[in-house]
Amino acid sequence: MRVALLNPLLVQRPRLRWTGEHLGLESLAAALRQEGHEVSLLDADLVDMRQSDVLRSLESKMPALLGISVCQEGLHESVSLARAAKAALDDVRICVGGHLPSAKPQAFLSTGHVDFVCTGEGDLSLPALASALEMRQGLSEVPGLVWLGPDGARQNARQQVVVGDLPWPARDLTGAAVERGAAVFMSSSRGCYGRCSFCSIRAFYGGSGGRWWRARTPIDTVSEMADLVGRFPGTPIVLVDDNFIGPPGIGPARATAIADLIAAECIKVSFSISCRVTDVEPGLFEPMARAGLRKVFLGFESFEDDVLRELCKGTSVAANLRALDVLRSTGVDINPSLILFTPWSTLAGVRRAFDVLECRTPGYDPAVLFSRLWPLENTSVGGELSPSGLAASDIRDAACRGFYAPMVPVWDDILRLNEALGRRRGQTGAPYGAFARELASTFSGILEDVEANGPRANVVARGLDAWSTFARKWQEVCQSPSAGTLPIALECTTARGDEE
Ligand code: B12
Ligand code: SF4
Repeated sequence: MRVALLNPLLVQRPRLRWTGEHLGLESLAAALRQEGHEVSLLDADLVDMRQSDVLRSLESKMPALLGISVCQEGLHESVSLARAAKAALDDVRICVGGHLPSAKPQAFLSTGHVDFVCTGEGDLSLPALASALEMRQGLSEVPGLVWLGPDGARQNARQQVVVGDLPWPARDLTGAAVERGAAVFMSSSRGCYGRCSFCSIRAFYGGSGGRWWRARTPIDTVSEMADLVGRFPGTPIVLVDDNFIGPPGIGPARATAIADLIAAECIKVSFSISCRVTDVEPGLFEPMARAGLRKVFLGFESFEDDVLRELCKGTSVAANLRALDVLRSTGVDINPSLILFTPWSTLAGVRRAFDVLECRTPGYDPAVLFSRLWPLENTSVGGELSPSGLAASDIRDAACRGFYAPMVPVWDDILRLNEALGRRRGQTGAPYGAFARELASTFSGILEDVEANGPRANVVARGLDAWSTFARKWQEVCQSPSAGTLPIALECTTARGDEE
């Protein structure tokens, strides 16, 4: 069958965009081709292609099945493209997939422009769907498929993908991504053994049953790395795995074997990974650094134990600091992930996080200065909100507007989130409202500037200043005569400038 796979253009914010090849579409293309289907890939986001050009390109390809990958920022464009493609292409069937459709399949079907939603990993489902449509067979054997049958919505059970059995991704998009300065993306495992309350990975990969973390063998992983180094020499590789290291025992053993193989094969590779702070051990990271590990994306999230507990992170401030030390001693750079603004954050905690960023993770991405808890579908934080009358999707729509500059348009949503979470936890009133409101007024100027001009080096300094100003203002509020009526669960620290 002739299949076109599309990644729509995301919300336009060119100065702030950081992207790369769409490995999901490349993986689907490889799986479809293995089953004999004819596949074309169109990454409108990568090549900055508007809807009219996308439609022209699709018309020239005449697909019988159009697969659209939908992510948060691409939601509206995806649905709009599905509608336009239905009108422009005769008899095309449209299937959407990815994290968001997997969490809310019915919402996509109810748009009237989407025929099928593929929930979970599409590597088995999409080829099965294409074959079933081509052979005019029933759809009950297509894993994870959701569609509207004559008697209403039908949903098939998912089937777990054995990642080691998958073909390597078709590298149709890698050249274009590398030309635009991106790294090469590669995946060596899927899922994570963590249980963080804000993360949807467990629901997404665990929805098919079986292991939470599934990995390719060291030999298969290193063979693909070597292939990529040969085809795109000098380009770093980003391992997009949610958790490259994996669970204690089998995970570190696999990572060590990968490092040893890279060294034994003398592969000149520079790569980055993501993992949990509790995975960072000197005995593991030293050989990995020698093998070419240059950067680790680490989910610190907070430098407050209470917040880490609320987020079910399964780590501690001590573990965060230890991971920092280990990575510094091995010379591996850190790309820190923080969730600075949560309903449980205190100014002291925010301040501590900033101190750590400044002193110990030079060159960090200014985006973390504006990070906040985001109630995704299919997470316990998101789930916690729904019964309180505030659906995660109410917030998500606004919250997905931006990567770097999300705060300006979403303050009201943050207030609602905090108030709803407070209520759910039995706190009366709006325990975090004043905190958030104060934060909003302090930050709005700087964030508008980021929105207008993009992040610059001095944004970091201004972010720090803004937090200091906020700390000072908040302290005044806390000390005011009416403070008894205010939520003073928050610690007040002296502002950075006060110390000098
Ligand atoms: C690389 C990456 C990015 C890149 C995207 C580059 C690109 N063009 O793909 C960049 C840096 C731009 C990015 C940005 C963001 N990302 Co991001 N990103 C990732 C990451 C690390 C890897 C993606 C990947 O390649 N996966 C491997 C491939 C094989 O899997 P896949 O893409 O999911 O595709 C499979 C399935 O989803 C499905 N599928 C996907 N599309 C389709 C389409 C059809 C038709 C079918 C049938 C199936 C199907 O089948 C594929 C094969 O199994 C993932 C984490 C992860 N490990 O997946 C996070 C992840 C996708 N990102 C996430 C988030 C939150 C973001 C941001 C919002 C971050 C932020 N705070 O601003 C932004 C904005 C995202 C957006 N555009 O809306 C979340 C999404 C959570 C959710 N529930 O939606 C993830 C899961 C990380 C996480 N742990 O929470 N991201
Ligand atoms: S460690 Fe990372 S990938 Fe794993 S559950 Fe927590 S946030 Fe998600």
